Amino acid sequence: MAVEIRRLELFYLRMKLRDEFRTSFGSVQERPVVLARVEERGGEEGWGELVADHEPWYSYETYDTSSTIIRNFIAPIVLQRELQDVYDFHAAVSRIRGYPMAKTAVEEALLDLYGRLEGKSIADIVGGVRREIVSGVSIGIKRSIDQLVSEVETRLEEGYRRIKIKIEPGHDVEPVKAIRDRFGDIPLQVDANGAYTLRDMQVLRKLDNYSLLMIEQPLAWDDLVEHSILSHKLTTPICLDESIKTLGDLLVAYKLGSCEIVNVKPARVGGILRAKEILETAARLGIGAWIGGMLETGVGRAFLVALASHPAVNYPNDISASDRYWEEDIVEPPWKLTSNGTLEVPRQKGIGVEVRTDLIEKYLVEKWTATK
Ligand code: OSB
Ligand code: MG
Repeated sequence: MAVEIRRLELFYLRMKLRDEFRTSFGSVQERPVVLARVEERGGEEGWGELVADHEPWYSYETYDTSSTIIRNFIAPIVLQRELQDVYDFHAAVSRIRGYPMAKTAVEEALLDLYGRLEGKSIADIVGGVRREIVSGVSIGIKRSIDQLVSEVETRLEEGYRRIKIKIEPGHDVEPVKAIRDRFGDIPLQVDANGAYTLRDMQVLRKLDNYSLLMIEQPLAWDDLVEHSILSHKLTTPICLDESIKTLGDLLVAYKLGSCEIVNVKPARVGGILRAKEILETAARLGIGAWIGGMLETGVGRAFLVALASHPAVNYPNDISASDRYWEEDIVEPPWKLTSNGTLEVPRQKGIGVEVRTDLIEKYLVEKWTATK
Protein backbone atom coordinates (compact mmCIF):
# COMPACT_ATOMS: atom_id res chain seq x y z
CA MET A 1 0.00 0.00 0.00
CA ALA A 2 1.60 3.29 -1.06
CA VAL A 3 1.65 5.80 1.78
CA GLU A 4 2.39 9.50 1.57
CA ILE A 5 3.91 10.85 4.79
CA ARG A 6 3.06 14.51 5.33
CA ARG A 7 4.66 15.04 8.74
CA LEU A 8 7.46 13.64 10.86
CA GLU A 9 7.79 14.79 14.46
CA LEU A 10 10.31 14.16 17.22
CA PHE A 11 9.19 14.62 20.83
CA TYR A 12 12.03 15.04 23.31
CA LEU A 13 10.99 14.08 26.83
CA ARG A 14 12.86 14.13 30.09
CA MET A 15 11.93 11.11 32.16
CA LYS A 16 13.38 9.59 35.29
CA LEU A 17 13.81 5.88 35.92
CA ARG A 18 12.42 4.75 39.28
CA ASP A 19 15.85 3.41 40.19
CA GLU A 20 19.34 4.15 39.00
CA PHE A 21 20.44 1.47 36.48
CA ARG A 22 24.18 0.75 36.63
CA THR A 23 26.13 -1.41 34.20
CA SER A 24 29.85 -1.98 33.65
CA PHE A 25 29.89 0.96 31.21
CA GLY A 26 28.01 3.57 33.25
CA SER A 27 24.88 4.56 35.09
CA VAL A 28 21.53 6.10 34.09
CA GLN A 29 18.64 7.57 35.97
CA GLU A 30 17.66 10.62 33.90
CA ARG A 31 16.60 8.90 30.71
CA PRO A 32 16.34 11.05 27.60
CA VAL A 33 13.31 9.77 25.72
CA VAL A 34 12.73 10.63 22.09
CA LEU A 35 9.54 9.58 20.35
CA ALA A 36 9.11 9.68 16.60
CA ARG A 37 5.65 10.28 15.14
CA VAL A 38 4.69 10.03 11.48
CA GLU A 39 1.42 11.18 9.97
CA GLU A 40 0.13 10.28 6.52
CA ARG A 41 -2.03 12.28 4.15
CA GLY A 42 -5.29 10.91 5.52
CA GLY A 43 -4.32 11.86 9.10
CA GLU A 44 -3.47 8.36 10.43
CA GLU A 45 -0.40 8.28 12.66
CA GLY A 46 2.36 5.96 13.83
CA TRP A 47 4.76 6.05 16.82
CA GLY A 48 8.30 4.83 17.37
CA GLU A 49 11.08 5.33 19.94
CA LEU A 50 14.72 6.39 19.73
CA VAL A 51 16.66 4.62 22.49
CA ALA A 52 20.02 6.39 22.16
CA ASP A 53 21.35 7.67 25.47
CA HIS A 54 23.18 10.89 26.36
CA GLU A 55 26.57 9.20 26.11
CA PRO A 56 28.08 6.81 23.55
CA TRP A 57 28.79 4.00 26.03
CA TYR A 58 26.50 1.19 24.91
CA SER A 59 26.97 2.14 21.27
CA TYR A 60 28.46 5.08 19.37
CA GLU A 61 24.99 6.58 18.88
CA THR A 62 23.80 9.34 21.18
CA TYR A 63 20.60 11.25 21.51
CA ASP A 64 22.22 14.20 19.69
CA THR A 65 23.95 12.36 16.86
CA SER A 66 20.98 10.10 16.12
CA SER A 67 18.64 13.10 16.18
CA THR A 68 20.82 14.83 13.65
CA ILE A 69 20.78 11.78 11.39
CA ILE A 70 16.99 11.61 11.59
CA ARG A 71 16.51 15.33 10.98
CA ASN A 72 19.01 15.73 8.16
CA PHE A 73 18.94 12.39 6.37
CA ILE A 74 16.03 10.16 7.33
CA ALA A 75 13.26 12.79 7.41
CA PRO A 76 13.86 13.89 3.78
CA ILE A 77 13.70 10.26 2.64
CA VAL A 78 10.39 9.67 4.41
CA LEU A 79 8.82 12.94 3.30
CA GLN A 80 10.00 13.01 -0.28
CA ARG A 81 9.11 9.54 -1.54
CA GLU A 82 6.10 7.40 -1.69
CA LEU A 83 6.88 4.30 0.32
CA GLN A 84 5.23 1.10 -0.89
CA ASP A 85 6.01 -0.63 2.36
CA VAL A 86 8.51 -0.62 5.20
CA TYR A 87 11.01 -2.70 3.17
CA ASP A 88 11.08 0.30 0.85
CA PHE A 89 12.12 2.43 3.81
CA HIS A 90 14.96 0.01 4.60
CA ALA A 91 16.19 0.10 1.01
CA ALA A 92 16.16 3.90 1.07
CA VAL A 93 18.03 4.30 4.39
CA SER A 94 20.60 1.61 3.61
CA ARG A 95 22.74 4.38 2.07
CA ILE A 96 23.20 5.77 5.56
CA ARG A 97 26.01 3.75 7.07
CA GLY A 98 25.33 2.72 10.64
CA TYR A 99 22.92 4.57 12.95
CA PRO A 100 20.65 1.59 13.61
CA MET A 101 18.94 3.36 16.52
CA ALA A 102 18.01 6.36 14.38
CA LYS A 103 16.65 4.09 11.63
CA THR A 104 14.71 1.98 14.12
CA ALA A 105 12.88 4.98 15.62
CA VAL A 106 11.41 5.97 12.27
CA GLU A 107 10.94 2.40 11.04
CA GLU A 108 8.85 1.63 14.13
CA ALA A 109 6.66 4.66 13.50
CA LEU A 110 6.11 3.52 9.91
CA LEU A 111 5.28 -0.04 11.01
CA ASP A 112 2.74 1.26 13.51
CA LEU A 113 1.22 3.42 10.78
CA TYR A 114 1.01 0.53 8.28
CA GLY A 115 -0.46 -1.69 10.98
CA ARG A 116 -3.15 0.88 11.73
CA LEU A 117 -3.94 1.41 8.05
CA GLU A 118 -4.09 -2.29 7.24
CA GLY A 119 -5.76 -3.46 10.46
CA LYS A 120 -2.75 -5.56 11.54
CA SER A 121 -0.99 -5.77 14.88
CA ILE A 122 2.80 -5.47 15.03
CA ALA A 123 2.85 -9.14 16.09
CA ASP A 124 0.95 -10.00 12.86
CA ILE A 125 3.47 -8.03 10.83
CA VAL A 126 6.51 -9.76 12.36
CA GLY A 127 5.02 -13.26 12.27
CA GLY A 128 4.37 -13.50 16.00
CA VAL A 129 2.38 -16.50 17.20
CA ARG A 130 2.33 -16.28 21.00
CA ARG A 131 -0.47 -14.69 23.03
CA GLU A 132 1.92 -13.92 25.88
CA ILE A 133 5.68 -13.59 26.21
CA VAL A 134 7.95 -14.64 29.06
CA SER A 135 9.17 -11.70 31.09
CA GLY A 136 12.59 -11.59 32.70
CA VAL A 137 14.22 -8.73 34.53
CA SER A 138 17.64 -7.15 34.16
CA ILE A 139 19.05 -5.87 37.46
CA GLY A 140 21.83 -3.29 37.57
CA ILE A 141 24.91 -3.22 39.78
CA LYS A 142 23.91 -2.26 43.33
CA ARG A 143 25.80 -0.60 46.15
CA SER A 144 25.92 -3.86 48.11
CA ILE A 145 25.30 -7.58 47.71
CA ASP A 146 22.53 -7.32 50.32
CA GLN A 147 20.73 -4.73 48.21
CA LEU A 148 21.09 -6.94 45.15
CA VAL A 149 19.78 -10.03 46.90
CA SER A 150 16.84 -8.05 48.22
CA GLU A 151 15.98 -6.76 44.74
CA VAL A 152 16.19 -10.30 43.31
CA GLU A 153 13.77 -11.39 46.02
CA THR A 154 11.31 -8.61 45.14
CA ARG A 155 11.45 -9.44 41.44
CA LEU A 156 10.91 -13.15 42.05
CA GLU A 157 7.94 -12.31 44.27
CA GLU A 158 6.53 -10.08 41.55
CA GLY A 159 6.64 -13.13 39.29
CA TYR A 160 9.54 -12.47 36.90
CA ARG A 161 10.54 -15.72 35.29
CA ARG A 162 14.27 -15.12 34.93
CA ILE A 163 16.84 -12.94 36.65
CA LYS A 164 19.73 -11.28 34.85
CA ILE A 165 22.34 -9.37 36.80
CA LYS A 166 24.93 -6.98 35.49
CA ILE A 167 28.52 -7.89 36.32
CA GLU A 168 31.95 -6.26 36.02
CA PRO A 169 35.43 -7.19 37.24
CA GLY A 170 35.28 -7.27 41.05
CA HIS A 171 31.50 -7.77 41.06
CA ASP A 172 30.87 -11.17 39.51
CA VAL A 173 31.45 -14.46 41.33
CA GLU A 174 30.45 -13.07 44.71
CA PRO A 175 26.99 -11.76 43.69
CA VAL A 176 26.28 -14.91 41.64
CA LYS A 177 27.22 -17.10 44.60
CA ALA A 178 25.08 -15.00 46.96
CA ILE A 179 22.04 -15.38 44.69
CA ARG A 180 22.57 -19.13 44.23
CA ASP A 181 23.05 -19.59 48.00
CA ARG A 182 19.84 -17.71 48.75
CA PHE A 183 17.50 -18.73 45.89
CA GLY A 184 18.91 -22.04 44.67
CA ASP A 185 18.34 -23.14 41.13
CA ILE A 186 16.38 -20.15 39.73
CA PRO A 187 16.87 -19.22 36.03
CA LEU A 188 19.85 -16.85 36.33
CA GLN A 189 22.18 -15.21 33.84
CA VAL A 190 24.79 -12.46 33.83
CA ASP A 191 25.62 -9.58 31.47
CA ALA A 192 29.11 -8.02 31.43
CA ASN A 193 28.57 -5.49 28.63
CA GLY A 194 32.05 -6.20 27.36
CA ALA A 195 33.95 -5.64 30.61
CA TYR A 196 36.31 -8.67 30.50
CA THR A 197 39.20 -9.88 28.35
CA LEU A 198 40.72 -13.31 27.81
CA ARG A 199 43.15 -12.45 30.60
CA ASP A 200 40.20 -12.82 32.99
CA MET A 201 39.92 -16.53 32.23
CA GLN A 202 40.16 -17.49 35.92
CA VAL A 203 37.09 -15.51 36.91
CA LEU A 204 35.19 -16.60 33.81
CA ARG A 205 35.94 -20.24 34.65
CA LYS A 206 34.60 -19.67 38.16
CA LEU A 207 31.36 -18.26 36.76
CA ASP A 208 31.17 -21.40 34.64
CA ASN A 209 30.45 -23.42 37.80
CA TYR A 210 27.12 -21.78 38.66
CA SER A 211 24.77 -23.31 36.06
CA LEU A 212 24.03 -19.93 34.55
CA LEU A 213 21.59 -19.90 31.63
CA MET A 214 24.19 -17.86 29.75
CA ILE A 215 26.97 -15.28 30.03
CA GLU A 216 26.06 -12.21 27.95
CA GLN A 217 28.71 -10.19 26.12
CA PRO A 218 31.67 -11.01 28.37
CA LEU A 219 34.32 -9.62 25.97
CA ALA A 220 34.72 -6.51 23.84
CA TRP A 221 31.65 -4.91 22.24
CA ASP A 222 32.98 -5.36 18.70
CA ASP A 223 34.65 -8.76 19.07
CA LEU A 224 33.73 -12.13 17.56
CA VAL A 225 37.10 -13.91 17.46
CA GLU A 226 37.95 -13.86 21.17
CA HIS A 227 34.38 -14.85 22.03
CA SER A 228 34.92 -17.89 19.85
CA ILE A 229 38.04 -18.80 21.83
CA LEU A 230 36.19 -18.28 25.09
CA SER A 231 33.08 -20.17 24.11
CA HIS A 232 35.17 -23.23 23.29
CA LYS A 233 36.61 -23.14 26.81
CA LEU A 234 33.41 -22.74 28.81
CA THR A 235 30.38 -24.98 29.18
CA THR A 236 28.01 -22.08 29.97
CA PRO A 237 26.50 -20.79 26.71
CA ILE A 238 27.81 -17.42 25.49
CA CYS A 239 25.15 -14.91 24.44
CA LEU A 240 26.12 -11.98 22.26
CA ASP A 241 24.49 -8.56 22.47
CA GLU A 242 26.73 -5.65 21.36
CA SER A 243 28.79 -7.79 18.93
CA ILE A 244 25.83 -8.68 16.70
CA LYS A 245 24.92 -5.58 14.72
CA THR A 246 23.88 -7.20 11.46
CA LEU A 247 22.75 -10.50 10.02
CA GLY A 248 26.29 -10.84 8.63
CA ASP A 249 27.71 -10.65 12.16
CA LEU A 250 25.43 -13.51 13.20
CA LEU A 251 26.65 -15.63 10.28
CA VAL A 252 30.28 -14.97 11.19
CA ALA A 253 29.55 -15.73 14.86
CA TYR A 254 27.96 -19.00 13.77
CA LYS A 255 30.93 -19.98 11.59
CA LEU A 256 33.40 -19.15 14.36
CA GLY A 257 31.31 -20.63 17.15
CA SER A 258 31.37 -17.32 19.03
CA CYS A 259 27.97 -17.75 20.69
CA GLU A 260 25.19 -20.25 21.30
CA ILE A 261 22.57 -17.55 21.94
CA VAL A 262 21.81 -14.07 20.62
CA ASN A 263 20.14 -11.18 22.40
CA VAL A 264 18.09 -9.51 19.66
CA LYS A 265 17.52 -5.78 20.15
CA PRO A 266 15.84 -4.04 17.25
CA ALA A 267 17.58 -0.72 17.98
CA ARG A 268 20.99 -2.40 17.72
CA VAL A 269 20.32 -4.09 14.38
CA GLY A 270 18.50 -1.26 12.59
CA GLY A 271 14.84 -2.10 12.96
CA ILE A 272 12.04 -4.49 13.69
CA LEU A 273 12.19 -6.11 10.26
CA ARG A 274 15.96 -6.58 10.60
CA ALA A 275 15.41 -8.16 14.02
CA LYS A 276 12.82 -10.52 12.51
CA GLU A 277 15.35 -11.58 9.87
CA ILE A 278 17.97 -12.26 12.56
CA LEU A 279 15.47 -14.28 14.61
CA GLU A 280 14.60 -16.42 11.60
CA THR A 281 18.24 -17.05 10.75
CA ALA A 282 19.09 -17.87 14.37
CA ALA A 283 16.32 -20.48 14.42
CA ARG A 284 17.57 -21.99 11.16
CA LEU A 285 21.14 -22.22 12.51
CA GLY A 286 20.12 -23.59 15.90
CA ILE A 287 21.21 -20.46 17.76
CA GLY A 288 19.03 -19.61 20.76
CA ALA A 289 17.33 -16.20 20.80
CA TRP A 290 15.50 -13.76 23.02
CA ILE A 291 14.55 -10.11 22.90
CA GLY A 292 16.61 -7.56 24.82
CA GLY A 293 15.66 -4.09 25.93
CA MET A 294 17.09 -0.59 26.24
CA LEU A 295 14.94 0.69 29.14
CA GLU A 296 12.21 1.69 26.70
CA THR A 297 8.99 3.50 27.47
CA GLY A 298 5.72 1.76 26.67
CA VAL A 299 6.05 2.75 23.00
CA GLY A 300 9.33 0.95 22.26
CA ARG A 301 8.21 -1.87 24.56
CA ALA A 302 5.25 -2.63 22.28
CA PHE A 303 7.66 -3.56 19.50
CA LEU A 304 9.77 -5.70 21.83
CA VAL A 305 6.68 -7.61 22.97
CA ALA A 306 5.58 -8.20 19.37
CA LEU A 307 9.03 -9.52 18.41
CA ALA A 308 9.14 -11.76 21.49
CA SER A 309 5.97 -13.46 20.24
CA HIS A 310 7.99 -14.80 17.28
CA PRO A 311 8.43 -18.60 17.35
CA ALA A 312 12.25 -18.33 17.11
CA VAL A 313 12.40 -16.84 20.63
CA ASN A 314 13.28 -19.65 23.02
CA TYR A 315 14.64 -17.93 26.14
CA PRO A 316 13.01 -15.46 28.57
CA ASN A 317 13.22 -11.82 27.49
CA ASP A 318 14.54 -8.58 29.04
CA ILE A 319 11.05 -7.15 28.70
CA SER A 320 9.67 -6.15 32.08
CA ALA A 321 6.46 -4.38 33.04
CA SER A 322 6.14 -0.57 32.89
CA ASP A 323 6.35 -0.22 36.68
CA ARG A 324 9.81 -1.79 36.75
CA TYR A 325 11.09 1.28 34.92
CA TRP A 326 8.68 4.21 35.36
CA GLU A 327 6.50 5.78 38.01
CA GLU A 328 4.13 6.68 35.17
CA ASP A 329 4.52 5.14 31.70
CA ILE A 330 3.37 7.16 28.70
CA VAL A 331 1.03 4.53 27.26
CA GLU A 332 -2.43 3.33 28.17
CA PRO A 333 -2.76 0.67 29.33
CA PRO A 334 0.73 0.40 30.82
CA TRP A 335 2.52 -2.94 30.35
CA LYS A 336 1.51 -5.19 33.20
CA LEU A 337 2.92 -8.50 34.44
CA THR A 338 0.37 -11.33 34.47
CA SER A 339 0.22 -13.84 37.30
CA ASN A 340 2.25 -16.16 35.01
CA GLY A 341 5.19 -13.75 34.80
CA THR A 342 4.32 -12.86 31.22
CA LEU A 343 3.15 -9.85 29.23
CA GLU A 344 0.14 -10.20 26.96
CA VAL A 345 0.69 -9.63 23.25
CA PRO A 346 -1.83 -7.07 21.98
CA ARG A 347 -3.93 -8.10 19.00
CA GLN A 348 -5.29 -4.64 18.16
CA LYS A 349 -4.02 -2.86 15.06
CA GLY A 350 -0.66 -1.11 15.29
CA ILE A 351 1.24 -1.09 18.60
CA GLY A 352 -1.95 -1.89 20.49
CA VAL A 353 -1.50 0.71 23.23
CA GLU A 354 -2.51 4.39 23.24
CA VAL A 355 0.14 7.07 23.56
CA ARG A 356 -0.78 9.41 26.44
CA THR A 357 -0.53 12.86 24.89
CA ASP A 358 -1.23 14.42 28.30
CA LEU A 359 1.97 12.85 29.66
CA ILE A 360 3.94 13.76 26.56
CA GLU A 361 2.97 17.38 27.27
CA LYS A 362 4.03 16.94 30.88
CA TYR A 363 7.52 15.56 30.13
CA LEU A 364 8.20 17.47 26.90
CA VAL A 365 11.36 19.55 26.64
CA GLU A 366 11.52 20.07 22.89
CA LYS A 367 9.59 19.23 19.77
CA TRP A 368 10.85 19.12 16.20
CA THR A 369 8.59 18.95 13.16
CA ALA A 370 9.26 18.39 9.47
CA THR A 371 6.53 18.64 6.88
CA LYS A 372 6.32 17.86 3.20
O1 OSB B 1 23.09 -4.77 27.79
O2 OSB B 1 21.14 -5.55 27.76
C1 OSB B 1 21.89 -4.59 27.95
C2 OSB B 1 19.92 -1.57 29.22
C3 OSB B 1 20.57 -0.54 28.59
C4 OSB B 1 21.66 -0.84 27.80
C5 OSB B 1 22.10 -2.16 27.64
C6 OSB B 1 21.41 -3.20 28.26
C7 OSB B 1 20.33 -2.89 29.10
C8 OSB B 1 19.60 -3.89 29.86
C9 OSB B 1 18.18 -3.52 30.30
O3 OSB B 1 20.08 -4.92 30.26
C10 OSB B 1 17.13 -4.34 29.66
C11 OSB B 1 15.77 -3.73 29.87
O4 OSB B 1 15.34 -2.86 29.07
O5 OSB B 1 15.12 -4.10 30.84
MG1 MG C 1 23.35 -6.78 27.17
